[in-house]
Amino acid sequence: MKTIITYGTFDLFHYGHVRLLKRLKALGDRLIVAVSTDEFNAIKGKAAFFSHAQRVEMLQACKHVDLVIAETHWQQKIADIKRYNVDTFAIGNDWQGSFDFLKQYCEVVYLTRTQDVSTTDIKVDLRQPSE
Ligand code: C2G
Repeated sequence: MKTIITYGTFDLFHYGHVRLLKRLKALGDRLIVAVSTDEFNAIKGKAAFFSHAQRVEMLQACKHVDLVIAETHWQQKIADIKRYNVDTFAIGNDWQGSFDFLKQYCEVVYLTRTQDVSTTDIKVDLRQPSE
């Protein structure tokens, strides 16, 4: 069984996230998603609209996802790869090269982000005064 793992905040769950998860699942047999906790988001300089529990609930409902775990700190990836016997770490190419150090533990893949959608853009658009 080929296991894939990815990490992220996944706030305001949108089709860019879904397309990534679909492509990730197609790389193997089991997809694990580590969802950043609210506390870790603060370290990342992010403030999610939905709480960690709400974001976990949405990912657990996604048919492409087999297991959801918490991402609590930057340094957990190696331990996660060993604990879950991960074959491939994969993430969007906005992180291109950032996790190459994991290549000694598993395959590392960067997938092209879906264009024209982002949580940040959604927040900005929703703040615009309606006509
Ligand atoms: N993504 C995508 N296309 C978009 C938006 C996001 O493919 N239009 C991908 C990102 O590249 C990432 C995943 O969806 O792989 C989750 O995006 P974020 O929630 O923004 O993740 P991020 O905050 O970058 O957290 O340790 C790694 C970090 O936790 C990654």
